[in-house]
Amino acid sequence: MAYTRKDVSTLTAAEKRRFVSALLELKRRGEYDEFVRMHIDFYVSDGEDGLRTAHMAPSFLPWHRRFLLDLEDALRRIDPSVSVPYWDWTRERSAKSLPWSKDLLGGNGRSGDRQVTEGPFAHREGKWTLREGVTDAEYLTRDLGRAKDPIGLPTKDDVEWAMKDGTYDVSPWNSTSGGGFRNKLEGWGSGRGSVSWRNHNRVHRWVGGAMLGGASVNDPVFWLHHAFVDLLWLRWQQRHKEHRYLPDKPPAPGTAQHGRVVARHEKLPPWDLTPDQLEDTGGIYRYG
Ligand code: CU1
Ligand code: CU1
Repeated sequence: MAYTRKDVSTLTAAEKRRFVSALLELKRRGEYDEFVRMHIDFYVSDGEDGLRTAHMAPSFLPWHRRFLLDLEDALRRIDPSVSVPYWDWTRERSAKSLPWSKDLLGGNGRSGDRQVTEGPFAHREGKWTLREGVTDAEYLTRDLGRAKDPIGLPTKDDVEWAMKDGTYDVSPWNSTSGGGFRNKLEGWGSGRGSVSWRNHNRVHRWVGGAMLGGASVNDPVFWLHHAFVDLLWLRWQQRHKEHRYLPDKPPAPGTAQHGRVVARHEKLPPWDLTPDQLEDTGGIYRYG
């Protein structure tokens, strides 16, 4: 039986408590930081050599789909009733709305050092010390909406702009791909400043603090954000039924993206799975 991932705004008090408890237990065991580490290790950008799997690549969506499932599996070993809720940032749009409540993820960082001081993930509670990808602060930081240089969350129109593109991805299959659903959703735009941060990327910017960069998994909102991104991919699949993951074949030897991206039937590291196998996960979970 498939389990359900719920809209965060519909969680009961008990569901919030159990989700938070499972995260804190995973952290206590040291397993949570392995997820942070893995995300850092797979943060390869266009400018670097080698295979890109998680970002700036067609496999951005299946990579995060499987990454979320790994986290969810770990949480469900602790508490089988738990699933990762999704944060629909086209609806819940303020620093006062969910998921930023004291009984869930806590709120904004305070001015000055941007430290999150309320809720279960506040450093003073003693259960959420950052250990991976930390430069100076070992406490969780946020700058919701970016106080000094305000930025808005993506809108329904921004999402629709990506959703209506029936092509999954286009060459050169990276952050400069001008069309294709994947990059319009991942959100590497052209130009400078905040206009260039779209959809998924823009949400990382809007949250700020720990959500910027490779160690963004340090903020548990990462999972709620990526559950919604995953739901958007599913909606896109349902809307464009005849359209599949691309590229369907590896870029030819001698071309710039040869060996840099994962084609539909190639293994997607670090898993023994292909994007093709990750296109349908409806037997594992549903969205409610
Ligand atoms: Cu990521
Ligand atoms: Cu992300």
